[in-house]
Amino acid sequence: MIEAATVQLEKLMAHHDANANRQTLSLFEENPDRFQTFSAQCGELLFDYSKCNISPETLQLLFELAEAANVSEKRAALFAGAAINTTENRAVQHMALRNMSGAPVIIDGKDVMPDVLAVRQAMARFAEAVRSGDIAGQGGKFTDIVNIGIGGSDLGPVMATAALGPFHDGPKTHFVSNIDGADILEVLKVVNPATTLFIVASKTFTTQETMTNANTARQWLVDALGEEAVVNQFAALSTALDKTSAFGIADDRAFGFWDWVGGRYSIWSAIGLSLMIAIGAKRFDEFLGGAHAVDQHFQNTPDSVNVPLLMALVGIWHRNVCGYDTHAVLPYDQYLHRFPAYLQQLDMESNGKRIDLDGAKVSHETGPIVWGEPGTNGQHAFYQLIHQGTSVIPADFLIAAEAAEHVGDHHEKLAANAFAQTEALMVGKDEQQARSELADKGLSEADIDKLAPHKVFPGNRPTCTFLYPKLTSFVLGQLVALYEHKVFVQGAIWDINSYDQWGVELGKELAGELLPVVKGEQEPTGRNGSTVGLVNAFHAMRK
Ligand code: G6Q
Repeated sequence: MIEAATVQLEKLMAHHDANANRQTLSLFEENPDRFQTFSAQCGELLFDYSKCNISPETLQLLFELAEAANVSEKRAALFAGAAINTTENRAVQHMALRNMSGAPVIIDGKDVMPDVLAVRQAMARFAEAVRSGDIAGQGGKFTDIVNIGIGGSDLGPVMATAALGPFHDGPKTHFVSNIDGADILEVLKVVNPATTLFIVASKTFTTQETMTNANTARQWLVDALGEEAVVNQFAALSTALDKTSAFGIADDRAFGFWDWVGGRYSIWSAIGLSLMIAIGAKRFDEFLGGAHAVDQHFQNTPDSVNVPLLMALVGIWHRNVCGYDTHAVLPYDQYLHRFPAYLQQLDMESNGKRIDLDGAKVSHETGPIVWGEPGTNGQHAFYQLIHQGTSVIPADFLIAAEAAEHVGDHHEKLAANAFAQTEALMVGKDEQQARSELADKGLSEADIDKLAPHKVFPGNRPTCTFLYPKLTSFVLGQLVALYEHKVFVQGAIWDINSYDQWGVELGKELAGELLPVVKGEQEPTGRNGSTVGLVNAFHAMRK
């Protein structure tokens, strides 16, 4: 963190210490308009952070932190296509992929929009032809699409296809990612080779998991239909178009993107093809449109109502000032059941860093542990800890005003649960109330003494709520882009590179070294005792 920002963070810490006993509920008593003041809109989407323990003074200090950390200048550099991914010397311009404004986007002196639009149009032509049956397999119209990819080439399409389930009118989609053969095996059991399209999604086209799964799928298809099926029933999404053609994929079925699109930011690119086939090109455009609206909001909206900026600052307050380690994402929207997993990669791979832009070790915490599950399921599992555990867990609640699909009064019950949880977490229940409730039930004084401590809820536990009209393609695009820009702002304040991921390399290297050892082709010599012991036990158990 740069010096000026560190000074500002210290001011925030002093402010926190001076208000250590502040109750969020009392902030509502001080300001009857708190909900209006501590919420903001991005289009129709409402972001409410009034249930966080943030006063006007706290907020002012947080805005000053953003200013001290040069967030506006860094945002301008991001959108200008500067090479802000400094360890890989790359621009970060996934926003160009959803640029619906007609304005040019310059990277390295070149307008990238003609290429972006050409790929998007080619994808749309292909997707619509697959949907209509004009492009078909040996057995006729494609009934199933199998996307083979991992990490950024999997989580986005999986999450978004699930999220937009009610609009899914294309072929059935399946996603294979894990190197564990069980993943592809289970899919190959249920699809018909003659009517299945395989999409190999890999930016580099070298990833072990994806290439292993792609080769297994290729062999399975060739065994069933012969070599000629490959050209008809495989497509590829990659920046390495030389490698896709070497695999046998026809050039007009290989959709490209560029090194300025990070893997975990690539759902907007050709990597979105399986989603486009599922929901159609028009809805895919709406998805891009929602994200583009957020890009504009992020650049043009004043700080006080700038949703991604507010999300980031609230997160900084919790992580750096209050010292909370984790951040829960709790969608009260079953269609968003993979959204927490998606955000785990977006946030933790981007901001799970301990070295700053100058190569020095950071002097403060960076990205929190992100986790979550949909409500109401989580209520019957881990919410106990959120309400009464020793850790305070800031949480985002997400809920639509209207269900994507209506079933009786399910949605009203779902919403009541979401609002009830955030209220319970903030308001809590003190000992006096717990005692009087037990007394009303006729318990003896001795039993009340015994039970009351367990019935106390400390309250004052922070939550933010996202309320949106309905989970459409546009709204999903908004939600994803809001979190992307939140991650950007936090990385900017922490002065880290949110766009590289060196931390995933070491394990990959060692897996490469260990493969011949695991296969029994090499002795496990020269390694630590635990690994040697495990490999030997592995071999012994397989005999
Ligand atoms: C994302 C990461 C990583 C990547 C996968 C797949 O930001 O870089 O999750 O997406 O490792 O890589 P390929 O697309 O190159 O196969």
